[in-house]
Amino acid sequence: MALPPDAHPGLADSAFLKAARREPVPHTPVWFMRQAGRSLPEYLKLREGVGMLESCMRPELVVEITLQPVRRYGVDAAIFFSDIVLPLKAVGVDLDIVAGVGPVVALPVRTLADVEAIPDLTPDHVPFISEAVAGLVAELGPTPLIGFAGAPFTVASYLVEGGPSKEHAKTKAMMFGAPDVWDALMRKIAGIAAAYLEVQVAAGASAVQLFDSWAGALTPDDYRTAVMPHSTRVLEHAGTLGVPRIHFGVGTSNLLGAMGEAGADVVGVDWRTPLSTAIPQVGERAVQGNLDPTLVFAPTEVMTARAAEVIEAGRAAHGHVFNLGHGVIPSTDPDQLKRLTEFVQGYPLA
Ligand code: 1CP
Repeated sequence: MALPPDAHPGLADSAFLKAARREPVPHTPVWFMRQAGRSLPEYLKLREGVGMLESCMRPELVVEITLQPVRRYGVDAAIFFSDIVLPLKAVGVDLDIVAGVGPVVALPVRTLADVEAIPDLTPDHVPFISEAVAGLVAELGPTPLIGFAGAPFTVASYLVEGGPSKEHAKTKAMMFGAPDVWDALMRKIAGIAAAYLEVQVAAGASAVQLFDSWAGALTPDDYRTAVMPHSTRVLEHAGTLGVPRIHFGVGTSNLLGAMGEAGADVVGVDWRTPLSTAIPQVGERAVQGNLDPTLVFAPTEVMTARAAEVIEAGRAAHGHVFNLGHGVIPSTDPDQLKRLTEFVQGYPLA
């Protein structure tokens, strides 16, 4: 897996990239999904009066917000501050991220004509992303930057439902009942995700994560037939860019094998599935995860005892990136995440 020739000399040897390549590590690497954002007072201060999508389009804010948790916790990787719907906004889809709700799409996608009206993404749509990534990589030095995109199913869910949903009923109704529209929509989103990841890697991101957060709503058969081929296209394209690919979803205990086969180097596991159960399913791949995000609300010694169990279980993968089993909960005390980071990084190697 190649890094750009001008990359920081320490980057290739970072614990995170070594774990993703399943090479021996100096310590178990750790970062947290949603490590930037509402759990940090310095984030809330910066965001005062600035809309979520606006903040994602202002490189100086993206750089600062992405760096905040790296400075505070000393985590082993940064994740680019953005959102899975940002590339849709960039190509012209009428949507907003509403505080306390999430992404809201003005005109939900229902027909083939709706799909065809969505433009493909080119680098010209997202110059602010390239600028922010390049600025970040310069600041981060040896700390890897993880770029990301939403996977076709999860992004389709917002486009078809028009906003957050629990059952994804309209989305699955399209999948079951209008396979031609579904296929066109999934191809469209896969193309956008692949192009968006390419922009981030071209500007210096040294790994990518494909978030299929809501894939757990699917049976294994439906996942393999109607979703996996499209995620595979995105991950295969990312593979040609020479960076490790992480693939994550929630409630995916019976999809982990397929999510690995789709083209992941690292399979992200949510907290419901013990790593000891997940690792045999993902085969010769690294794993990422998976402390229950609510454990930060327990006494520190309870949290760290559970973290130790996660690390011990992760050894069988010969490539483990420690993380929470889903995003940081906004009311999390940052000091607990600092203690957790130090505990994981200081935990003895086998
Ligand atoms: O650490 C970081 O920098 C986090 C950056 C980040 C990421 C990786 C944000 C900022 N969003 C995401 C990805 C994302 N967005 C996912 C996949 C990850 C996951 O499963 O958590 C999903 C499903 C979304 C969609 C989304 N955007 C939601 C969930 C809605 C639902 O369906 O339940 C929400 C609440 C948002 C808004 C959002 N995105 C990010 C932030 C900080 C926020 C909150 C808005 C704000 O601060 O005003």
